[in-house]
Amino acid sequence: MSAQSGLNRRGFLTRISAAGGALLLGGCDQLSQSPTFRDILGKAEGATQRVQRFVLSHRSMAREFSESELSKHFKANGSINVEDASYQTMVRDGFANWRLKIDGLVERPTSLSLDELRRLPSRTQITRHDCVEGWSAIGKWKGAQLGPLLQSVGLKPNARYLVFHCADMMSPGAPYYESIDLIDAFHPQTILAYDMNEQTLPVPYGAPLRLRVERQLGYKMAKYVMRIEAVASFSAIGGGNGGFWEDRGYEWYAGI
Ligand SMILES: Nc1nc2c(c(=O)[nH]1)N[C@H]1C(S)=C(S)[C@@H](COP(=O)(O)O)O[C@H]1N2
Ligand SMILES: [Mo]
Repeated sequence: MSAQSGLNRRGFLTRISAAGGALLLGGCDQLSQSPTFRDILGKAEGATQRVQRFVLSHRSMAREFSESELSKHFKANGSINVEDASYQTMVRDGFANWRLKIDGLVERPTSLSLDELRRLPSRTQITRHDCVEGWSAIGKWKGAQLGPLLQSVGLKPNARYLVFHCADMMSPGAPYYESIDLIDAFHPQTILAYDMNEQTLPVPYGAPLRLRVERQLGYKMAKYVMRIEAVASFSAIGGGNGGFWEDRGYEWYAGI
């Protein structure tokens, strides 16, 4: 977390905490009926996150920009290619044989080709990517909205998180992975992006498919996504903290 965003977040949270706390105690009938909301309240995450989640939940959208604000250069960061031979074969074939797996706590485990993903309800958005290292870039993304896709596979009642398994190994035996909760999963700006700046997603940016979860920091935006697994808990995956960088000390909740 950069000092800057940490301070902003803390300042904001201080300002809203009194109101948010009262709202949480007073309860909001409709929200407290919602299974997702009850899960959040039941989780052993910090009160700060619960307040921020409550106040910023559901409808709050990440800022969107105009075409004229697109960054001339968008830094490619972290893995910018995938070494293994099967990925390189898929690159050569234009990912014709690539399929995204969706499994875990879902009613209808499935796999989808890129053509199938492109036929799903999509969203195009121009957003700012903020990396924890302190740089930002504005890009245009098009992809399948995750919410409708999850509705079609059907989440089991005990599903609480989605884990994104990526093709790239950061070090031997440590594949990149990330996880988000169901509020972010069903947020309208959360997409599985296959186009960037009106081109097929290039390899350095996560081809053929990467997550855009616009209210979170860059490291949540898993590139080279191969499989989405719905889970009740991520404690048995990787180092147990919900993501490759989380296992190395980053916060799981990287809201901006
Ligand atoms: N699979 C995978 N996803 C990843 C990473 C990575 O190394 N591997 N790096 C993360 C980080 S720290 C950032 S800032 C963004 C970089 O996305 P970009 O290359 O499109 O800038 O991807 C994120 N997702
Ligand atoms: Mo990052």
